[in-house]
Amino acid sequence: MTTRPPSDELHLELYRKMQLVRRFEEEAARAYAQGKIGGFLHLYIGQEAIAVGVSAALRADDYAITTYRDHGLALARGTSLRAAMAELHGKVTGCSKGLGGSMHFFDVEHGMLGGYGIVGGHIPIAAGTAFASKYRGEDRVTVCFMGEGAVSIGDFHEGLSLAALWKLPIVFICENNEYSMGTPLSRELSVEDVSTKALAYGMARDRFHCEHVLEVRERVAEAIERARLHSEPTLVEIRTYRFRGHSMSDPGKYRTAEEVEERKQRDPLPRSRGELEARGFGAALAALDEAVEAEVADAVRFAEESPEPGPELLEATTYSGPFAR
Ligand SMILES: Cc1ncc(C[n+]2csc(CCOP(=O)(O)OP(=O)(O)O)c2C)c(N)n1
Repeated sequence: MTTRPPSDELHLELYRKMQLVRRFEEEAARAYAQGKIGGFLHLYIGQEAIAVGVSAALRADDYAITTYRDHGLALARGTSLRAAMAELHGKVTGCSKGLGGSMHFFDVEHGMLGGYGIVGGHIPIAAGTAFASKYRGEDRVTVCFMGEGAVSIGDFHEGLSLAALWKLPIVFICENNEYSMGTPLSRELSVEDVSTKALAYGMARDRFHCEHVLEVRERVAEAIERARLHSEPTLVEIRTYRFRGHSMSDPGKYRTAEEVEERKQRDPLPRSRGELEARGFGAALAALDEAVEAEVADAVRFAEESPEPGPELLEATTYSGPFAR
């Protein structure tokens, strides 16, 4: 058996992760439509290359924080499919004990410090975790994801202002998917280049289109290195597109089917698959896809069979300190 070049090994692994996220979410959408998942469900389909590419540039002990569109990041960082699917189903075996649901994945073991429902609200929290790393003399980096809808919010400016002032080891990633719910970028921001917001804070910035998972990894690695080696923050704007509605309840009337179709032609997931196929990995890809299907099916089964949380979790998850049991 010939050994594969490391770059092909990496590409195959990142393809596997993107496929895992996509198939996980497609099954989640199906379960949601069947009424098995309650609350909100915001799908990340189309944006997978960002969470997967960024996670590939992180160290296992780094921190990552994101919005309610959080399934992709959790899975990319290593949260098990079982724990993620069980969380969506509101089961006690979920990564947030079934109490958070889709918008509030949390997995300390894998450095996933949460999905947050309040737009921009997590940005100062991310600055806080970066401050903690610096204060403790650790060389951990925090990566904070947000949508472009967050950049007009006060929390965004407070977080960036402090990160720049205190030279915190953090990378802010703005996943600019061109719409905040149904509002297009042009009706929301006075500038088209979101990364320019970094200039006001004297912060480094980068900006590119998400076209290839390996490029995401490479570009963001530069910002991560700046944070780790020099304790300096960066704002990275990554242009992307979500193929599904804002959430499952969005009929998506604010954009045309042609626009969505056109953007699907630039989907990084089939692009990676096509490239790997052309390099002769057809059989390896088929085996990976099969393993992904099995893992997703196992996660669904596990979630459906798991118990719901009981009242014993009420105090333990509400109080801390002397009141906690
Ligand atoms: C402070 C606040 N205002 C409004 C909302 C309602 N809301 C939820 S998602 C969203 C749009 C955010 O868009 P964006 O930041 O671009 O992220 P995307 O959903 O595109 O990933 C809004 C306005 C909220 N959750 N929090």
